[in-house]
Amino acid sequence: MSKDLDLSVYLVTDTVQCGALGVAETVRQAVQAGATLVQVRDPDADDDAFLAMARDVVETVRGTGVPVLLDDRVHLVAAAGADGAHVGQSDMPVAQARAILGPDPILGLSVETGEQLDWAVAHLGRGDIDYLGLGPVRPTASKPNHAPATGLRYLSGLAARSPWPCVAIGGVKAADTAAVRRSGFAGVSVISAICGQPDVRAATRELVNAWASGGLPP
Ligand code: TZP
Repeated sequence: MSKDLDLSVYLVTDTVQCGALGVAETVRQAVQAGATLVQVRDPDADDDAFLAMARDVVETVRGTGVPVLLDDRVHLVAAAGADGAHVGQSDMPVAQARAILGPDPILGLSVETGEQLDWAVAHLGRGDIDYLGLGPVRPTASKPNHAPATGLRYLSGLAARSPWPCVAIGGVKAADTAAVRRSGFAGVSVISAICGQPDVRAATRELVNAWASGGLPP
């Protein structure tokens, strides 16, 4: 089932990088500037703090049509009023996450290698997940202990074989956006290109504009 997702400028939040501006205000400004999807992510927060932050974000984007996903915490999606979740390879298995969520909420999966993609293609139904996050493109300080970075060329090969739309994640900057789009991705997924930027709206707009003109010669 297609959920008509716009994955083009996909913001993942980071509580530390959002700094004094805060997560909800960062999201508000980014969504105003054209971010199309938001994932609330904070592996260090306890469930109570995470839920409060997620509710805040959901409230902030209400009425914009921009979906809010929770990183990993599938069990909090309903309580937060969120639109779905994103799971990694070492998080809850997709089948279990989909069983908890039901058919309608959005569910994304991180894939880092061709083997992981092969497994997903062989074992998951088309509607079990809605998109893949492929990465890391580059090493990034935003996720300590991330899988080895494999670069855009390798990851675009995975995107070409994926039955699901794919976003590129990991060290992606506005200057990469056109190349990411030309490589067959449905979007860029970023933390530090938006969170903690001196002007969150301007940083987001740069990504939005780069995506809009991406794929075409300047
Ligand atoms: N998953 C793979 S890399 C990454 C996540 C959550 C961090 C992306 O952050 P940044 O700052 O855009 O490199």
